[in-house]
Amino acid sequence: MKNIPNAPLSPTIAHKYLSRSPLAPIYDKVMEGKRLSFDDGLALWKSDDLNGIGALANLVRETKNGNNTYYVRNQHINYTNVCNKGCKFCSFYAQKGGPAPYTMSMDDVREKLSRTRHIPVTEIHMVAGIHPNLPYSYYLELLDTVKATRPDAHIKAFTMVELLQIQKLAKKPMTEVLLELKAHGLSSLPGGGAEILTDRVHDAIFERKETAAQWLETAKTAHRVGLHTNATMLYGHIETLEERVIHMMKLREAQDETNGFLTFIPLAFSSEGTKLSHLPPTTGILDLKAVAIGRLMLDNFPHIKAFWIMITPPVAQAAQWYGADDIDGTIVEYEITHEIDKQSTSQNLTQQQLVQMIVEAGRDPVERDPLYNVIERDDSRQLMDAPRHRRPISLPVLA
Ligand code: V47
Repeated sequence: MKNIPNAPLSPTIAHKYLSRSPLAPIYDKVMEGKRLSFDDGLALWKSDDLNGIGALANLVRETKNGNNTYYVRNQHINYTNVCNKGCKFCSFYAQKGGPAPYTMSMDDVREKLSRTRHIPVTEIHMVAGIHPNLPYSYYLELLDTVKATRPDAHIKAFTMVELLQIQKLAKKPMTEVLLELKAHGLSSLPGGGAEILTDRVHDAIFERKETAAQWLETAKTAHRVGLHTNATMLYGHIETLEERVIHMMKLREAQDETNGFLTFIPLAFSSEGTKLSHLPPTTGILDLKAVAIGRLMLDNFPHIKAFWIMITPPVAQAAQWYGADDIDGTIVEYEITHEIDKQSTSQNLTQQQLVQMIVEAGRDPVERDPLYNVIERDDSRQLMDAPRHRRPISLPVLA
């Protein structure tokens, strides 16, 4: 897989503003297609100039992905909430006073999938807790069941921590396990479990889970057997600005080696129901900065996703002008966080609603599969033909 650096950017309305702002040295680097350093990353996090950072990220976004905003029709399956990791940031796993334990049988999986029989779902996104007592055969059967029930859908499943558990059960080298999972229908891996890739944060809030080094090594092994993965960053808890930059630089280094990451997804921490419930929710400003700085630092990542269910649809819409070129999907039943319930918004958006959101943001909606192959359907074309209201953000221009 080949690495494509940022191409030099043509001057835009942003030029005048950025070239005369404190962000000018970073702007010059971006214009010359030069890689940003740790210090640049830190300067971006410390800057209060959200629109300047956004304009900079938008230059890169439009160079890489033009006016496209990608979305996918997907369904999430969280097959168990039993977990032995006890991460302090998580409200999903079964615990006293929290969610009751469940583990889905194959009939449950079939039943859940059959609820969306009438929708052309392209992606089944399947992740869960680390159940200590499930056998290796459960995971293979799970893939077989999804494949048999929705043969056309792409299965994106198992975070790196689940993979390490599956390998432990299989008692085989990771490469062999991945090839076996692939033979049973696994097509790519989601980006979860990365959290913040430093030992300090690991030891403080997810000490029983894999280390940063293990997460990165497992992702690179998946890439080497031809499986693409995503990468997330959980922000807005105990991490420092420096640790956010380190996280991004570790991902960038890994991508230089394998070029197997497709999308970077900043995940806004939601503290409700977790052991960190004293922490406030993230703000729209922080959410947009995470997207924009991700776009600027991760010059070798093709895509940046604004995950609407965690940052809310309006912020995900704005994020399309702050570096994001993807908004995720229709997401039937998302259980990892309950943030969206608080916003009294449903846990799924119809394709029409997603397309309308993207069009209203002034971008061109493009339905994709999980590997970013464009999907052309008659109903998508009709939605695309709907009237558009372009409302690009206006940048402050110095006199
Ligand atoms: O790894 C857990 C995060 C992740 C909380 O690859 C929390 O396309 C916020 O990885 N507040 C799982 N976040 C979800 C995930 C994901 C989501 C969307 C798209 C993709 C993709 C991947 O959710 C976990 C963890 O980092 N998480 N608890 C919480 N309280």
